Amino acid sequence: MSGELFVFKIVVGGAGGVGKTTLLHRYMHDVFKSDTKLTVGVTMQTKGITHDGRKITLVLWDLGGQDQFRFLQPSFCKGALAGIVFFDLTRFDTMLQVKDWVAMFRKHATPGIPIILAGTKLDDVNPGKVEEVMQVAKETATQLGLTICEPTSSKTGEGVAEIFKRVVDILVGQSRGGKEKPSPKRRPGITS
Ligand SMILES: Nc1nc2c(ncn2[C@@H]2O[C@H](COP(=O)(O)OP(=O)(O)OP(=O)(O)O)[C@@H](O)[C@H]2O)c(=O)[nH]1
Ligand SMILES: [Mg+2]
Repeated sequence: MSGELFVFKIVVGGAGGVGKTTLLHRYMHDVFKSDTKLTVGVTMQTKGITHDGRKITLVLWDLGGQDQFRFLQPSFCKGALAGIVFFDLTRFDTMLQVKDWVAMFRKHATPGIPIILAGTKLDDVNPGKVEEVMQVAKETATQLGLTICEPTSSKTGEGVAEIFKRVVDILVGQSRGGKEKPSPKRRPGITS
């Protein structure tokens, strides 16, 4: 058991309305909040977790994705150790915005920052469409050097905790000095 305290700042982006705030609420409180309002500017919250006996504080910055808040976003990226970009499985146009979010994170956060890509609203998409959309997402991830995660639903909770497990896994791996690439099979337990 290490006595060291890790603090990981993580920025969460993606087009307006993809479900960032709802997903963070599901992760923090394990409930689906159906009446989320659009995020005005940015919000921040913290969550303490234990990972392999290490105490870790996640500092999660939820960036409002509406165009009118775009000018604010770069200022909140400074010092972030990882980014998560969401797209909405039901709205293909949100995938087209992924590239801009990644560019912004790479420019204004820590250089070489690991970035996770994941789809939202799995409960709301035609099951027949998922594979097709995920194929495009995988190509986008390969082109941009992102780590892709399984689709999520804040309504059912599916895939939500896995996103953060994956981010923490990568960051802990880096803090150990390892250059290891994250492996989908490495899923150390996390308790909150
Ligand atoms: N069915 C379904 N609806 C969802 C899900 N996640 C979010 N929503 C709905 O999508 C809408 C937008 O969700 P938000 O969490 O506010 O989206 P956001 O990405 O934070 O939006 P901005 O703050 O404007 O950037 C809300 O009406 C949510 O209830 C989901 O997993 N399933
Ligand atoms: Mg929001």
